[in-house]
Amino acid sequence: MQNVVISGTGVYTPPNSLSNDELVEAYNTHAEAWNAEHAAEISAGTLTAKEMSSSAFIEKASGIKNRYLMEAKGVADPDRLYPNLSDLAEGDFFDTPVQVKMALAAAEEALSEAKLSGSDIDMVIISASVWERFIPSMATELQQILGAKGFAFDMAMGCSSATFGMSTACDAVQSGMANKALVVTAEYLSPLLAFEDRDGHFIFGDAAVATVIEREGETSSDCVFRVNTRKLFTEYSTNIRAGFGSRVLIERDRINDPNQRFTQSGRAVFKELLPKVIDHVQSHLDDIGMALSDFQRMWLHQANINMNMFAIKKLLGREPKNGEAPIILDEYANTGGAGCMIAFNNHKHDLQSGDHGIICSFGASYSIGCFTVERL
Ligand code: CO8
Repeated sequence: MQNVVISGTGVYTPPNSLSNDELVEAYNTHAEAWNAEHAAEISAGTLTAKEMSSSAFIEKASGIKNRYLMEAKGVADPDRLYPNLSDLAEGDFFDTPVQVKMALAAAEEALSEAKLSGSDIDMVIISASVWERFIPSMATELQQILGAKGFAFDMAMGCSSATFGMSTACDAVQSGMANKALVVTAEYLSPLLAFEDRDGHFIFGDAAVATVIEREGETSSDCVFRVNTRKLFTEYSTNIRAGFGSRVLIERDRINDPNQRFTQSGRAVFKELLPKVIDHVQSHLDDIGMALSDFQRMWLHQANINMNMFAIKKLLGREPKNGEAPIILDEYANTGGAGCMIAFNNHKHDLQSGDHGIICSFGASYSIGCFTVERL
């Protein structure tokens, strides 16, 4: 079968960073005001007081120090605690969505690295966790803006959106259905987050990452990684949820129900998913007759530093060496499906020809997407 390669990647980082201290200050001011407003119900036992958040907890429990948001002023405002979309979007509903603008910025970087223009692309996928709009498809709008040919479509697979999208693109390029594919994971998560929920207000950030997939030998890029093998896994779980969708429009009284936004049982995810990730990576390596010691780098999903360290140590049987499994979640927080590919984009250039790496996403649904790649 024809070999396929990653010939370009690009990241769009939103312009507004928000530190843990800024986020916690906004949440705690909100929580104190909420507790004062509901003091009677709290002392009567009909309501539970909101507990305070802390930067020290967030950093220890998750490794997150900062996040980038498309709009941060509204989130940092204790009287609001959600983004001000009006600062970002133009008036008409059919003006280009924020998510497409994020996707475009990442795509331009990836195309530039691949030394391609939009019209060279004949397959565009936007693969993401959440959507600003369902119809017309975001990917067809990006296709039009780029002047790309062929076809485009949206797909969704939570934390594995990038790897599942890239795998779909690899199949299309390998089969000849497409020649040059662009996969963008534009994670505009902040509008769907419950920033008034202490257990989850710190977890996510916004960002986009784009990847160009071509056939080996047909590229002009100076930084090419062959996709050697791929292995995907899913198993239904409700431990990570974001219920918002058309059903909420029918059951209108549930529109402000926090369960329609992102909620998770973080501990359960930690305990249930990690053994599956370790088994999945190990069985992938067994399938292809390689050992982890054959790989110079692992670009893992970026949800929680303790989770990543546990997985790496278990797989390696030792502490990771500096640079073996780069972390970007300290700066970006959890960027859903984009995390592992942001890590790849930011930490791929120092690898030498012949070096091997593993890209592995894991999270919502549950889903796991594992690629082995080799720098050419
Ligand atoms: N400040 C202070 N204390 C806190 C806070 C806070 N902000 N939050 C919780 N606490 C308290 C808890 O109440 C608890 O108190 P007590 O012991 O008295 O009950 C204590 O701290 C410990 O709480 P936990 O046991 O929950 O803390 P953990 O050590 O487990 O850390 C984490 C919590 C960070 C959530 C951790 O469990 C985690 O990260 N788990 C992994 C989760 C994961 O991987 N999820 C996948 C994410 S989903 C994804 O990546 C993409 C989905 C895209 C969808 C996006 C939709 C918008």
